[in-house]
Amino acid sequence: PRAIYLKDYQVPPFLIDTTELRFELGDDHTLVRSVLKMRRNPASPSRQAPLDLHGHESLELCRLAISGQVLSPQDYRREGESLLIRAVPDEFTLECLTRIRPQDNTALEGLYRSDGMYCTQCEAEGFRRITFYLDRPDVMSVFTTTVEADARRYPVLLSNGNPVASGSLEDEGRHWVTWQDPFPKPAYLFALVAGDLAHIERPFKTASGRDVTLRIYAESRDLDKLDHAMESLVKAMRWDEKVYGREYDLDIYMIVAVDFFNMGAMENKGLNIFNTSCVLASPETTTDAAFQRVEGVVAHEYFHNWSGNRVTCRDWFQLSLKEGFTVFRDAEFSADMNSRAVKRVEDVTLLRTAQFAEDAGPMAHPVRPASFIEISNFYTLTVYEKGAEVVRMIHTLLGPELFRKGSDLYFERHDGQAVTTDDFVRAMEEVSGRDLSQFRLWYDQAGTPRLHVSDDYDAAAQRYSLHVEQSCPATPDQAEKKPFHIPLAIGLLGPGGRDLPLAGGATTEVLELTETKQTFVFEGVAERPVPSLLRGFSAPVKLQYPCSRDERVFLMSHDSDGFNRWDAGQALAVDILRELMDQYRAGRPMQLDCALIDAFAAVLDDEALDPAMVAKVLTLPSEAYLSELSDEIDVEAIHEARQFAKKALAQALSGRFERRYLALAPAGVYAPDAVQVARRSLRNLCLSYLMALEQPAQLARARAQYDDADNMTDRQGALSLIAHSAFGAEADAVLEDFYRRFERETLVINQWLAIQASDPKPGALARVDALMKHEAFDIRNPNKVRSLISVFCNQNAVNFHAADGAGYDFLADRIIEMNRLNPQVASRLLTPLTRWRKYDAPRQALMQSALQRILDSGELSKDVYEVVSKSL
Ligand code: BAL
Ligand code: ZN
Repeated sequence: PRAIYLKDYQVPPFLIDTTELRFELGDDHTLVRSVLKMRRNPASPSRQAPLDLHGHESLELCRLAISGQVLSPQDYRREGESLLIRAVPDEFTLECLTRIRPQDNTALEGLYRSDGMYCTQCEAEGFRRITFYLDRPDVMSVFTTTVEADARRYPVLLSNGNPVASGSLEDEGRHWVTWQDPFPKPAYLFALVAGDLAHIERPFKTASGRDVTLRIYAESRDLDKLDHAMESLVKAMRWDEKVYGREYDLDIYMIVAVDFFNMGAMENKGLNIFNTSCVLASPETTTDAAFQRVEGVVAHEYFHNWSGNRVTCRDWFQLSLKEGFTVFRDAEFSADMNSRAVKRVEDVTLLRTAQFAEDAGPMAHPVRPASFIEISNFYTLTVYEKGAEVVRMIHTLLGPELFRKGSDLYFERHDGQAVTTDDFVRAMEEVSGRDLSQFRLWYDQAGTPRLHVSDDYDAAAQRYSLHVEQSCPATPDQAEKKPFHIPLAIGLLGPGGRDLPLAGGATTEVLELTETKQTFVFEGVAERPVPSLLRGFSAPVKLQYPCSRDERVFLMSHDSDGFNRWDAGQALAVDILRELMDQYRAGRPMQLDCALIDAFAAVLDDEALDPAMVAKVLTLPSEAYLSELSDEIDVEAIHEARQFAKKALAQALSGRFERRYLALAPAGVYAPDAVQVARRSLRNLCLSYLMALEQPAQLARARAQYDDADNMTDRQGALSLIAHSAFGAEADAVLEDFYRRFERETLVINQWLAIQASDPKPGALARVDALMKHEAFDIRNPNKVRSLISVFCNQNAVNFHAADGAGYDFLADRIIEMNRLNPQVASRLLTPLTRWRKYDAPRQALMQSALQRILDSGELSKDVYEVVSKSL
């Protein structure tokens, strides 16, 4: 496999003005007839170029004609993914008849049949598995699609746009529907669905008064789980009108839920296709976190209608143009709908745990990658989450008003175009008059910048100085880095904990770092302040400042920035957990610093704080985060120190945990609203501390919560605590009960698999192995692979990283198996093995040999090959 490079980009030699498709769906095969009106691109310098169409090797070409003239095999050549037609006129109609077998498509890219329904996934390069085409995002075409299928088994036939005609072929028991999408789009936004589906529907009037029908489709047994997605959609549409001035543009907006899906969801124009896990929700089957995920993903896909569809990407190197921006948009939406501080804590936790690890690993790449072998490998936390942070920094530097002006200009100027991240930044520069040329390095340089901050205070001059030094570690292909343009939001806390007034009387100031070393001076500071640095996590950096435990406690109780209050608590906990790890490694008895106990006690006693934030503050840094912070990951020490701290906190504060647990008992009917979600999150956290006491009375309490729960958050919370506890018989019993209750609810059973896969007790691998043979498991279903295999390998460090290497062997076997079935899923499974450099020498050797075994296992997909070869 060969890499392709951003620097080699050339405009397409041909354009496709209109695309007419007819799908004849059949049990044995599907026929795809395409009629493409094509012409040479006037913007292309190559006036004589042959026509080079994309077409996957699995396509069976039945007929090819140019402007009515049937071509014979001598007139074209197929090689790999290319169909080359030498002599074509400047303008012509290309007709193509292709045979495909969606029922055999286990890769779930292109058109596939699963669970008796047909659906598509074309981003990034799935359309070439449907028919021969210019499958690149800068080729935009107006699509008309007819879908024909058996009327009884596939009563619902959908595609992009608006339905314009339908009919039946009565003697054959078949019917057809024609859809027309007036907005030119690249092939990656094409979608088709055929199945026996039920739906809910709601009318929507846009701000300018247009009537739109909103429809969500699912299998009829899930019809009662669609209301939350519909409410979320309406909220998202209103929010985008208000905050970005963007309206919906077709007569109908459809979402379809499917159980076999590689991604979370897909923003196909007018016809979103969703993984069931991101759309179905009901109190009995769905946790609060999943309710919020549905709201966020529904919004994300809707927002793509502008940031992605109306204005799309020129090439796949620009993926973050739509993804980073859209993640920023959905994060702001969720912050407005729920708690802003909690949302920020969650996003930063993900970024610092998983994206920072990616940015420090062998697959590290810039937000705008310079090259790739397989683009599917670049749907990453870097492109999505770091990309969103980059957009957030522009928002911070410009302020909300100018940012809105910039987005208005961007949408207006580029509507109907395929553009680049540069075009986005240029619009922001033009409205603000700012020069963002140095800022653009965020798109080109990989790696997480480090900030080293020190300070001094001159009492006589009443002058306080902050010295900031930035650096960025080398990443693959980038040894040297230039200094970034970094917005560093700060506040200064006076002795009583109050914010000191800064420039213009504000209490938070955004310092702009542009050089390797800079000093910022604050005059008229009467006493030595405590700095609150990187407020709201104003830049995706690792900041080091020599802060004492006392100062962290001080910030935890006084910082006016909710995010930094939480972060001070995390930093304190990290510091203390590291001390415990040292004690564990030295074979000394572990002893928890009372500072953490006292700080937690104060937070638990403060009834004025939002319970959701209390729950976040009292959540110890995860094993994954502690691993990311380690130069060499000591799996056992991290696990033992964290378990010890949890139990010690539980013992010291059991009365408080119990009091708040009881006080937060559910009142009234379940709703996934911010107030109730906050209460449940703190209550379940209290229960987790109480369960750490390992007392039968607490077990009974957890079991009672499990039995009495009227919602999945409380039931699953109790279930996982019991299942992971040392009470073996009770754990088995509750898992058995849960399975029987929810046997028919696929998504719930996936959670049941995940809870068992993440059980840190010894023997987890054997249980995972056994579960792979369970009727609830199906290796062809990505959600099940993620729930069982991914969770075991990513969320059960002590078992996956067992010293004998059994976990690594298990994963290598699964990847070799999945490589044949579903390369995208296989490639994602590789992540934990790619991080081998962070472990001790014996584990490094075992992980490398597992990777080598995969590389030697035979024919690898591009997806798996790229990740394995770059990691070794
Ligand atoms: N475009 C792929 C799915 C998503 O990011 O919305
Ligand atoms: Zn997206």
